[in-house]
Amino acid sequence: MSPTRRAALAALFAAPFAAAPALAQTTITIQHPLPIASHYGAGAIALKESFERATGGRYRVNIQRNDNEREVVESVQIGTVECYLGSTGPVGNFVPAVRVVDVPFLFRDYAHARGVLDSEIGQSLLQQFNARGLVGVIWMENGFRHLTNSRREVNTPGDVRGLKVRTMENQVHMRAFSTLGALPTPMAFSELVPALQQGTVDGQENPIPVIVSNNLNQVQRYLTLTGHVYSPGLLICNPAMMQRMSPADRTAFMEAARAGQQANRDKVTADENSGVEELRRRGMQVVTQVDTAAFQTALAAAFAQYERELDGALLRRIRDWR
Ligand code: EAX
Repeated sequence: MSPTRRAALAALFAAPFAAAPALAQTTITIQHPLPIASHYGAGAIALKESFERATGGRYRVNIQRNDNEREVVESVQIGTVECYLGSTGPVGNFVPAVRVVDVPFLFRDYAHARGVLDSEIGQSLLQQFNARGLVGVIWMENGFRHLTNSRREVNTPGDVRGLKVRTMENQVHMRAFSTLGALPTPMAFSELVPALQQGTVDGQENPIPVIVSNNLNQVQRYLTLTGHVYSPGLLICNPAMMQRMSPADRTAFMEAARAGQQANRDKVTADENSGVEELRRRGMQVVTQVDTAAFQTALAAAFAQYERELDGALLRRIRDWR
């Protein structure tokens, strides 16, 4: 096509469009720390599809990766990013009440964790975000965390002694690892792979879906299925953004968040079913038989401290939840 013809065609088509009123579209950016093929990516995509469909294109959801979770929560508080989808890792530093759900060996299994978080216990924890300039929208999931390292096979709590272990920026987790005699080193997820490569730390702990989606098998040889703590995920959004939505849009957003939660949990379940075999195939040495009671006994001093410093009555309610 000649340049003059192209210009004439462009003019022909531009005119009616330029005359039409611009469609007002609001963009909501959700930042999450993992690859798009992960359980967080699955949750974010399901939310996006549901909300964009329900609002007929008035809203666009922009999914971005940012593997510094603390930074994202800060951005949501300030309002430069609308929403956070990530773990509770650094969240207790913003909303201290959330620390109860970071306690090791608190949840027996996935059904227990999901049940408590969806119950009024989880709801009232989400309500506490309001006082901190955040909206706790819904619980998501990261998964039960397991220990990996590059030094030795870990079979007993004693094997953890002296290991330099990267933890999240989470006081509850750090307390547990120091009680086991490890040297907990808190850092953002963004710093984890370089720290493992350079030997700044010997090990780390994360759920199977995270280990698989980030190829941590490339930098870690030994995996022990300690399942030492359930790692909740959640969706946190900026309050002003939520207030600007019409009540109908907010209802649609909550429905989309529930669709996101379902997709996120389904992906965790799928990764749990295939992940350990996959990591073995990639060359990891996996210890599956773990004396959980021995780890719990070794953590006695930490548990005593949690009872004192966190909401002891709430910890008992969660433990006794059926
Ligand atoms: O939320 O930092 C972590 O180890 C988290 O488990 C990860 O970023 C997923």
